[in-house]
Amino acid sequence: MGVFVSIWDKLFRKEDNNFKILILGLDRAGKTTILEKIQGKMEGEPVPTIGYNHQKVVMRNVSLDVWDLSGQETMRKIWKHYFVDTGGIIFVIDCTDCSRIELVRDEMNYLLAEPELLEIPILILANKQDIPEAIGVDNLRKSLGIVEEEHKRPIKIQEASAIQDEGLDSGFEWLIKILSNEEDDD
Ligand code: G3D
Ligand code: MG
Repeated sequence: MGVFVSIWDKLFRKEDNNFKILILGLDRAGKTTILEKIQGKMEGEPVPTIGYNHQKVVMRNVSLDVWDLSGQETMRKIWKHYFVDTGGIIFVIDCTDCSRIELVRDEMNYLLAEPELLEIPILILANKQDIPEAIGVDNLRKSLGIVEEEHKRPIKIQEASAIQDEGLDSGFEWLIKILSNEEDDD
């Protein structure tokens, strides 16, 4: 653990209590809605993200430098340019968008295999659970082929409805706990 923590310090922590977080996922998954919800200033409808939104969010004394990157096909190719110094990833999935679930799995696997992101915690938000036809966490887990316990990195699939502000607090608390625990081990 000690070796891991010192690697963590060198690679991912820019300064004490400050972590860079990327919100990734396909377009229309709900990424910008989530960023706006956690900022607590949801006004009107989210506009499609051109490029990125970047905000600092402070939660439980931890400062998160959050980057909401566009999920459109052409923009997904530039995600890698933002990977450096990333402390955590929030991967958002529209659970009603079953026709693109294989594409979601491919993008997820790409992130999991990315050398620059090894060991980084990933919070998967299974979004749009307020819609009746949304697939639940168990089916999503099967579709993605992810077994959290078998991963070397911390990974959690959390049911969420960004629009109803459900599941976000639990998800972010998990992520902050993971980030803070590393700090506690200093
Ligand atoms: P993106 O940033 O990942 O591209 P957005 O996604 O945050 O722009 O959201 C895309 C659409 O999904 C928006 O709808 C938004 O209101 C909706 N949405 C986001 N989260 C949820 C959710 O939890 N439940 C439901 N029902 N809808 C959600 P519009 O139609 O305004 O473009
Ligand atoms: Mg967006």
